Amino acid sequence: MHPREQTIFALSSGRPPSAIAVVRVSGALAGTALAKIAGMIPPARLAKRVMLRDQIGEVIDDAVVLWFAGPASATGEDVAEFHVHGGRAVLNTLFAALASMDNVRAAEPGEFTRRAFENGKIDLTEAEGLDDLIHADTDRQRRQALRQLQGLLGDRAREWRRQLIEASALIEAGIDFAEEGDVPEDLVTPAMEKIARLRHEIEKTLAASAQSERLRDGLTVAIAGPPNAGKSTLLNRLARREAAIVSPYAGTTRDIIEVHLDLDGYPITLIDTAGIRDTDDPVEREGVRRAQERAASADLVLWLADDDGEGARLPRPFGEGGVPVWRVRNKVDLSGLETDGAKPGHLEATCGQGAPTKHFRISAALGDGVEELVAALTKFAGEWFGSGEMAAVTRLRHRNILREAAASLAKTERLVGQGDELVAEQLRISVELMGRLLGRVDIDNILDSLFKDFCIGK
Ligand SMILES: Nc1nc2c(ncn2[C@@H]2O[C@H](COP(=O)(O)OP(=O)(O)OP(=O)(O)O)[C@@H](O)[C@H]2O)c(=O)[nH]1
Ligand SMILES: [Mg+2]
Repeated sequence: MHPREQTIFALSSGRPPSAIAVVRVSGALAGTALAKIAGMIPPARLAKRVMLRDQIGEVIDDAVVLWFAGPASATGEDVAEFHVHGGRAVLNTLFAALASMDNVRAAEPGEFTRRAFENGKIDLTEAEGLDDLIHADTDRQRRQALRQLQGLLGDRAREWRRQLIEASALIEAGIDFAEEGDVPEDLVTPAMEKIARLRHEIEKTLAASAQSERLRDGLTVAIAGPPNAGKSTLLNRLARREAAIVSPYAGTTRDIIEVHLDLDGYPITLIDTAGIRDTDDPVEREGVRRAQERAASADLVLWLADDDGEGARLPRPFGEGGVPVWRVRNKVDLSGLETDGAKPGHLEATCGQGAPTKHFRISAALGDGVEELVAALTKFAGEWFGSGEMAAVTRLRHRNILREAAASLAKTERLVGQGDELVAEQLRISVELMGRLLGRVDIDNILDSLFKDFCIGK
C-alpha cells in the first residue's frame, strides 16, 4: 500500500508526561484500530469511556475515545482519537498496539494537515495560518494567525480568482463573437473595469502586508555600546532572568545573546552584543565584528554608555541613517543626579539629522528609569508594527504571488487594443497566479517545505 494511503497515528498533544494525552489516528484503518483496541466504535462525535487493550489483551489504559467518520473529520478521512493518561509507558504501549497493525504507521510531521489539505478540508493559506498559529508566541501573533486560518486571505483570493475568471470569460466571448463574424458587443470595457478594480484591491492588500509580515517575524532591538557599559545587565533586567553573564571585566560578552520579549503582545527579539572597542584579542575582535553586524541589521539600537559621558560618542556605522539609535546613559546611581539636575528616565527627544534620537538615563543595575525605556519601546513597537489588524498577508510567498498578480494585471491593461488574444492569455496567467496562492497548481514543492515545519501529530 502506498504510504499516502496508509493509516497514520501520532501524539497530538504536548510532550509527555502530561495529565491527558491525545493520540489521533487517521485513515481507512482508523475504525479497525479503534474496534481492536477499544473493543467498539462509539457513535460519531460522542466521547466514550472504555478500557483499552493491546494485541494480547493486556490492559493499556482506562481512556476516552472519539470517532469521526470521514469525510466529516479534521483530515477528511476516518479519524479516531484516544484520550489516555499522558505517561510514557501508556503511550508507548498504545503506539506499539497501533503499529502492530498492517498498514498503520507513525505519522510524519505535518502529515495530518497535509491530508486535510489534500482532501480539500483547508486551503493552502489556511494550512499556513495553522502553522503560524502553532508557532505564535504572543497574543497579537496568535490573533493574526487565527485570522489567516479562518481563511480571510483565502476567501479574498478565491473571490479575486472568481472575478478574474469572469473577466476572462468576457474577453474570450468577445473573441468567439469576432470569429463567428457577429458584431462583437463591447465586452472588453466591463472586463477592463473589473481588472482595474481588482488590481487596485490587490495593491491595497499588498501595502498593508508589510506590517503583517513584521508581526509574524518580530522586531529586533540590539543593545550595543562600549565594554562594561552594562549592556548585559540591561538585557537581564528586561528579560527578567540572568540570560547573559555580567562581570566587572570589560569584554565579558563575546557571542550574541538573544532573548525574546512580549511587549504588550508585540514580539521583540532583544540582543546583547560584545562591547565595541579596538582590541588585540582575536576572539573579542570577532565578537566586536558580529556585534557591529547585528546592530546594523537590527530595527532599533539602544546605544548604552556610562552616564559620565565615557563612550557616549557613536562609532560608525551607527548614527549614519538607516537604523534608529536611542542613546541610553547607564549607571546614573554612580554619577549622582544632582550634577545636572536631570532625573533618570526619558529625556526629551532631539531631532538631529536622520531619524530622531531619544535619550534616556537609567540604572540597569537598580532599575531606575527602565520603566520609561520599556514604555518607549512598547510605543515604538506599536508604531513599527502598525495596526496590522485587517491584513493577513503574512508570508513572503503570498506577497510575491500578489505582486506578480498585480504586475500581470497591469500588463493586461496595457495590452488592450493590441489584440484580445493577448489580453486573454495574460488574464489566464493572472488566474493561475491566484490559484497558486490557494495551492491549486504546482503545489508539491510548497507543500513539502510547509508541512515539514509542522509538528508531528498536526
Ligand atoms: N552601579 C552600577 N553598576 C552597573 C550598572 N549596570 C551595570 N553595572 C555594572 O557594570 C559592570 C559591567 O556590566 P555588564 O552588564 O557586564 O556590562 P557589558 O556592557 O555587558 O560589558 P561587556 O559584555 O564586557 O561589553 C558590572 O560589574 C555591572 O554590575 C548600573 O546601572 N549601576
Ligand atoms: Mg556584556
